[in-house]
Amino acid sequence: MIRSARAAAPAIHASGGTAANEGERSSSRDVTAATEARDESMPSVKVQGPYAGNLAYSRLSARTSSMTEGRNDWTKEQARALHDLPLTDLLFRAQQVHRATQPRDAVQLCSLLSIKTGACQEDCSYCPQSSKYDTGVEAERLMDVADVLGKAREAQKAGASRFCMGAAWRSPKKGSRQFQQVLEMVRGVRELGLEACVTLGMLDDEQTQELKDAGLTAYNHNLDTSEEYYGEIVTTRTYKDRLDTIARVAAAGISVCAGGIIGMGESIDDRVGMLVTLANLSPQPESVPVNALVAVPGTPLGDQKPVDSLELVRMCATARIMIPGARVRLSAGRASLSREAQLLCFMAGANSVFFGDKLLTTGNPDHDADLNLLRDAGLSPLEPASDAAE
Ligand code: SAM
Ligand code: DTB
Ligand code: SF4
Repeated sequence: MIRSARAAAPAIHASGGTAANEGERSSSRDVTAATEARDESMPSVKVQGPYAGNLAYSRLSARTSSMTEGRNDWTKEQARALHDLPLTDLLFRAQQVHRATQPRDAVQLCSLLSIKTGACQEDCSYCPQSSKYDTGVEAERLMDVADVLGKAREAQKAGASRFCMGAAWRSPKKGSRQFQQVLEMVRGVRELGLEACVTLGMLDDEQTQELKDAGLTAYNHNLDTSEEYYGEIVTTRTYKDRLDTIARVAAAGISVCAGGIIGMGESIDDRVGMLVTLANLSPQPESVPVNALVAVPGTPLGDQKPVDSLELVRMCATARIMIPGARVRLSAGRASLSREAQLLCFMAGANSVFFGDKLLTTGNPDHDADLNLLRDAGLSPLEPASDAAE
């Protein structure tokens, strides 16, 4: 794992002051002051919690970070005003929040593995794994536990701190052997000392509790877009179904990973509406994946034109400000971003990526490309949460 060559120069607080040493913490009042919008016409951004400034950054755990809760009363108008700021202003504000709430110069590396691929009954218009579309993705059965743990070991060796496993399911079958196998995978990944995340579709209470008991760190369940636009993208389930599973996961004490996709023909209001729904969840999500659509031929969205990278930068910055304690994950679509565009996203507050040359079925930058990017930018990988090996 790369170690950051931390500069000896004193760190600058978002409030403009300097910290004499790396262990110093600002009070929560300092953080609030530092991150309040300066412009009277803008919504204020209040960050609570003691996690300001200069901790031993790359070791700050996901759990401690999620204690930095943001506001739960965002309106669409406030969020839109923020999103539409001149980009330099938006970046400046996002940097202030980022420096006050997140480990500095650290990026979480999450490896992703499709443990069960294709033949999904759902009709998500973006997804190459839906059985409704002819995308050339070959259906594969659930992987063996030993093979999955082998991949997790490789990911850990390459520098990942979180291992995410995705299954092309509407929901896991109740009482199935497959679900028991997934629980074994979760236990195995945690025993390696990695954080474990799964995305398996909708869950019931019992399945959620079993995942919690297996030691699951986080559950990924994306809202994907606004409630208003959702019906244009998926018809086989409702927005409420998504929110219900997210609520179950949170109630069981599992960290929620929830975000969405841009570039599906949605309006800016839809993007902002999704962020408002995410920000107003209590607790706010622990991680927020921001995906750019990977337009896969054969899906209804196969002809969508790529989103401009600056739109991704805006989403990352707005998410950072509205959901200050979250890891904002620059997710799908990174393979078509320049290094410079990725760095702008990091400046905007993204501090997590999928690490490894494959997402679920599509491509992603390889390990060397990402490690070189981090090295050249002076960034270092975030270590797993301290309880990941317990
Ligand atoms: N079946 C589960 C579910 O839908 O929650 C888990 C797997 S699903 C592939 C996980 C997420 O991947 C989706 O919610 C969506 O946000 C993202 N995704 C899928 N296809 C994508 C694409 N072509 N481009 C960008 N993101 C995509
Ligand atoms: C998320 O938000 N993005 C990841 C992960 N969570 C599961 C998936 C991206 C999938 C991109 C299309 C594919 O590779 O099939
Ligand atoms: Fe199935 Fe998930 Fe793909 Fe939708 S996004 S088709 S639920 S794998």
